[in-house]
Amino acid sequence: MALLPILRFPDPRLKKVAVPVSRIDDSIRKLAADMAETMYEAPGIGLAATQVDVHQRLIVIDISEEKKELRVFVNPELLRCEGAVLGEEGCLSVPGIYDKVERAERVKVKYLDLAGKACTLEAEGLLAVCIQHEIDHLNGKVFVDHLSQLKQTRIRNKLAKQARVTA
Ligand code: K1U
Ligand code: ZN
Repeated sequence: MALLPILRFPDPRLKKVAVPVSRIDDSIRKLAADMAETMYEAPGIGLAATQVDVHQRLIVIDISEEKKELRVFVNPELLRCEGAVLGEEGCLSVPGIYDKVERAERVKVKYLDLAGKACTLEAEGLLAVCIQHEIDHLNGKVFVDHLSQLKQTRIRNKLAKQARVTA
């Protein structure tokens, strides 16, 4: 397995729309394993392929405390979104920034697993929020895109300052 570099906002590659995975083969299974390792090491509770500069529709999520409940979603699609919830989000591509985003409270998602089996999952709470956050990445959207222009400008300035300090 390998740790993959994570793109940082406002890298323009985070805006690319990912294409569906056409064949689930060993290269996709290796990518999922590398993404999981990268997510656990960060640490985070989710990661989309877009964030590691691979523009295919693949996400990994593990919201468990023990980090033993890895979920891999190939070609995830939201079938149903219900309710609304305002919750604090972070993003491994926007380090150190947290803000409130409105999301659906419950979702139903269809996807393929790593064996190519068609699956559906009904999720609520943090898992539902994380699924929406990761599917946003596949569509070229970062959570700060949900915030006001003023907040986005402040975040860009803060990250640019951080980058100058660490350069
Ligand atoms: O996609 C990402 O950038 C991962 C992101 C997922 C996410 C977090 C919060 C709400 C929605 C989606 C993260 O994992 S940020 C880090 C984080 O939330 C976390 C890190 C360590 C322990 C627990 C949470
Ligand atoms: Zn993110």
